[in-house]
Amino acid sequence: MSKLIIVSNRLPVTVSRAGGKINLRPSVGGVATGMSSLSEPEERLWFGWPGLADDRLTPEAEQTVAQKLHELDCHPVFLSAKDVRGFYSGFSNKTIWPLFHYFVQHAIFKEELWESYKRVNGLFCQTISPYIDEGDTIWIHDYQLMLLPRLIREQAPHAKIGFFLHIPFPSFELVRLIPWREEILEGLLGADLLGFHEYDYVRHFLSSVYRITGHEHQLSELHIEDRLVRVDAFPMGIDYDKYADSTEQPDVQREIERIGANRDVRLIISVDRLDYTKGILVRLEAYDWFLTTHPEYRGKVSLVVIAVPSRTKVDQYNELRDQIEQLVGRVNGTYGTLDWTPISYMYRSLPFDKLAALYNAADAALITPLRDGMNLVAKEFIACQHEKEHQGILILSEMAGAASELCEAIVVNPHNKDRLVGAIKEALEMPQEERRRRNRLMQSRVSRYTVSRWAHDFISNLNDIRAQQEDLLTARISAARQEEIDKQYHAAKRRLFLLDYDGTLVPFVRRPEDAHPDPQVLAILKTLAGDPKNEVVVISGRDKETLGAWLGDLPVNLIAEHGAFFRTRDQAWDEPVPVETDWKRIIRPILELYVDRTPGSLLEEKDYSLVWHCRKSEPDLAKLRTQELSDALTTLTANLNIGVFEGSKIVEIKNISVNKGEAARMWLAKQDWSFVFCAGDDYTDEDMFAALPEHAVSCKIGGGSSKARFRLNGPAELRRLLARFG
Ligand code: ADQ
Repeated sequence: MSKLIIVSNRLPVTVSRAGGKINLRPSVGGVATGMSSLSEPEERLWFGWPGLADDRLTPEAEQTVAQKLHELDCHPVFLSAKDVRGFYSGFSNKTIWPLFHYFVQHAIFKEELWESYKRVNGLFCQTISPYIDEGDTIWIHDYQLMLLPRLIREQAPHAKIGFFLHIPFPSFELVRLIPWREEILEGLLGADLLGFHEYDYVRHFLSSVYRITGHEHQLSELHIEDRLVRVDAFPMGIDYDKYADSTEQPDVQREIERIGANRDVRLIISVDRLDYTKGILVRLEAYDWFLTTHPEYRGKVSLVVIAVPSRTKVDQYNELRDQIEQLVGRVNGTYGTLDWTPISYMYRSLPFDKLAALYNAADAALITPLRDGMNLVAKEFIACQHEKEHQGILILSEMAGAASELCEAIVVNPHNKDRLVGAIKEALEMPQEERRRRNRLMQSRVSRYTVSRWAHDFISNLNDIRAQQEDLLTARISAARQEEIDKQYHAAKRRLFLLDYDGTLVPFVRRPEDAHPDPQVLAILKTLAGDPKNEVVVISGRDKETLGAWLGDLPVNLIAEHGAFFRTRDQAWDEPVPVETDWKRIIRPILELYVDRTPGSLLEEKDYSLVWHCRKSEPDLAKLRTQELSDALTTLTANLNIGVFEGSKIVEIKNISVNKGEAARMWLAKQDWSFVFCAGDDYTDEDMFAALPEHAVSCKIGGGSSKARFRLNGPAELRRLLARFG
């Protein structure tokens, strides 16, 4: 029976040692709740670090820990104190965490930290590998394990692997700063499905992948080696009912009284891990400024700040804690009175019932991270307002992933102190009816996309992409089919080869003029065409001069400009039916304008077509201009006998009666071919595939839908196949 293998830096159990005794305490975080809501597969294993460095444990203690964890289906990955420093406190929290949250000034790039990160990812892989069986689902979590998908893929090439990043994925401008950026992206691309909280992060990831590794996506799917990789947004939710039902908590009032605010004081709450990304300091400064500029609120409002201790081994976190404590002391010293504390500050984690009590009692929540992957506190707060008489209102930073779902909150730029002050006032003065209206809309969203929905959605997408991959694999030429094709080839008396050139016989290059044939492809074509039973036709969109210069010395037939010109072996070029080209006069100036407006693009003029190339342009600009140009030309050419075609980094305008399908038909009609082989990579080749007889061996090079029977990875694979025939 297949199982679900969950991998995260930390296990959902905290192991501690006190007085020689080992204690295990389950920690029910969001991810654990999501996982437990999945009904299938039933068998689960969770791998992660138990939270104790292994050099602090004797081998016997280590065994006891492992045994106790196994009973909970948890498997420890033990780390040495050195690895905790290098991998966890180091590369994860001093390089990736700050950089991915746009705190470039805090990010350090040290070779020894990277080495430790690589070593620990390797250790995770070694620990997990023996447990992987065919059909298992492996779900890896977060930024500490970005190399793991690729490492597992190397050990178990057919494993089903999903990866979810819980923090933002930043723009290319930041990713490019990492000296090991390529390894990290390649590491992630070992997964079948990559999930992020928000579409912006998906966009950033795909753009970095394109710019750094060259892999292009189609509708957020990448074709990597012989696999499909899907990248998508799965905004993580919460256990809505758990928070919504907490309204009835009896100790709400007791909790408020305990923190020192009397019944008449309005409460604003602030709940986070103590982290510089959460914006706690700026938030406190804004509250200080609010009390200065709005004296009428003094004595009438209290800010309750709950900060969970976090990463206390990283200096910045300790410095931040000191700064927060000083500021709280200063504000309370300046404004506090005997019966009023402006800020109640707690540096600890609150258990669920106390936290929910606070969410329930608050008039407003001030959640203003400077960057946050999602921020679940905001969603928990909204759920707690469910059907309450007096509802609290959310002030939320636009820099939190949650802001795109919680857009009815008072959304603020967390760096804008005046705006924060205005938002606090707006929240305190907002009528109940308006609060209810806004909360209702947010509640309906948060209650629909819960953490359980999130987990189901992710797993069903993972299964879906794997099913698509299976379809792709069945389209590949198996050894048995290869034998069949070989037999068919050798038995045939007359054989026809219809071969596209760019992207099929030779790989794409940045400058089209550099794609001239290399000695290997020339030798393959020469041998193939040298067999008197074979007729080889290179059928391309290129102009006749280039094709003639590059392939004219070979005993092959050439078709240029998608069928506008023919050349039979070493004879002269023939133009079957001269095609009308008057339209060029109208279209050329438009294309020239696009060349001027798009740095790196160029115009190619062939006898029967005009081609705008943008392979060397900035990718996003190229995409935008391609869209604009296609739209403009489609309208303009509606009454002309020409078509506008978008290909790989090109827009081509040509007469629609000339296409590779017609050219292929002409060759097919010449005689009774007992073996037909056809290969191509782009939309123009689909016309050829459609024209082929049923027995033809047709091969699509690369990804995307196709009418071809088989699929090959790239020119190298096609060359291997053609070389067999020689
Ligand atoms: P975090 O940075 O930890 O998580 P967040 O999502 O806000 O951020 O909080 C996670 C959990 O911690 C919440 O369930 C919350 O209740 C709890 N928590 C926070 N402060 C607490 C306190 N004082 N006492 C008790 N519990 C407290 C990372 C990313 C986020 C992303 C999550 C999930 O940084 O952006 O939302 O993962 O993917």
